[in-house]
Amino acid sequence: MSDIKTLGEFIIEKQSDFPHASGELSSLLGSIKLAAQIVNRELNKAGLVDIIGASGEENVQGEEQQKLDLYANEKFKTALEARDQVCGVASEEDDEAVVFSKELNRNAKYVVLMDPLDGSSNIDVNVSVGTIFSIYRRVTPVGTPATEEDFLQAGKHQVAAGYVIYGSSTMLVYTTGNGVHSFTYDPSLGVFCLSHEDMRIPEDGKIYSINEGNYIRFPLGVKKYIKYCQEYVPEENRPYVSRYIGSLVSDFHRNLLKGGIYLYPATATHPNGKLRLLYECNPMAFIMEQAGGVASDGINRILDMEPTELHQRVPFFAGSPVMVNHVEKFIADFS
Ligand code: AHM
Ligand code: MG
Repeated sequence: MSDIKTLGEFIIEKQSDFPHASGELSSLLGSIKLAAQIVNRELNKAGLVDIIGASGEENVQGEEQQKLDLYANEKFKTALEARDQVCGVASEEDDEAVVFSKELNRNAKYVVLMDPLDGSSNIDVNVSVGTIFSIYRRVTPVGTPATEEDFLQAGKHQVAAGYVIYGSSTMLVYTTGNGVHSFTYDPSLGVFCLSHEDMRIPEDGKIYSINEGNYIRFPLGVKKYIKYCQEYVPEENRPYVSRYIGSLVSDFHRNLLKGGIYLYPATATHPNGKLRLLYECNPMAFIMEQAGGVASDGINRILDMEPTELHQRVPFFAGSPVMVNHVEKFIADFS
């Protein structure tokens, strides 16, 4: 029992690792934790909603799933606004960034960008989904309303990022630039308990995760890399293992633990890739680099990219350094 360390205790313990620590970031992470607990509780009931829908009520199932997206969006925004540490939130679910108007919020120094429920098309089949978040210090003066400039920052300026995975167990994984730490939710106690401190991704791996249904329209370098993964070369541990859940947080989390690569290249339907730079790629890239991995758009480091619009999409390759460097070489050689 004495060995259990909660997320709250851990954040306080690590607060001094964070430059200019003042407790505000800890409080902000606390509000994310609280919203995650509320969303987790609701998600656990999603199956019950499906049963009601199937028993005769029209369209309830589809509407309920959409409601869960919006529900998560609202819960996270409310929690973030309530603790006064955030001056605005940009969400994958909202067209525009939401700028908080209360004076205490205007005086806050952080903005949050988030995908409140990533992979939500998986809820109705009981597959894991996640929340992804990214935290920046604002660039406009404290005391004024946040502007788009505060949200359109390169990923390398993130002060913290993380995700919550609502899976066979619920976990919160985060970094403040001093390693990656993960916490498993104990629903009986209602707390997140430290389960992996300073996570490191293996240098190399043998799992590749990609939606191969889009193969025909992948760039040539990506096609060649996929064929490389599939070749029979036992002394090099090939063929690799193909694993794709279709839920970024789950695919990413597995590869982080076991070693592997996640790929979402340009496709016919998504010429710039499907994933969003600000809500998905930047936070995942920050975590990946902090765990010793690499995240790239196939050519450039994700965290160096200068965003031009809130909902911008980019190709995304993230995982074990040997594997990501390898796919980048294929892309360079066959462009
Ligand atoms: P979403 O933000 O609309 O949920 O879309 C993002 C999801 C990711 O979780 C997942 O990796 C990807 O879309 C799967 O896309 P696809 O079904 O094209 O393979
Ligand atoms: Mg998403």
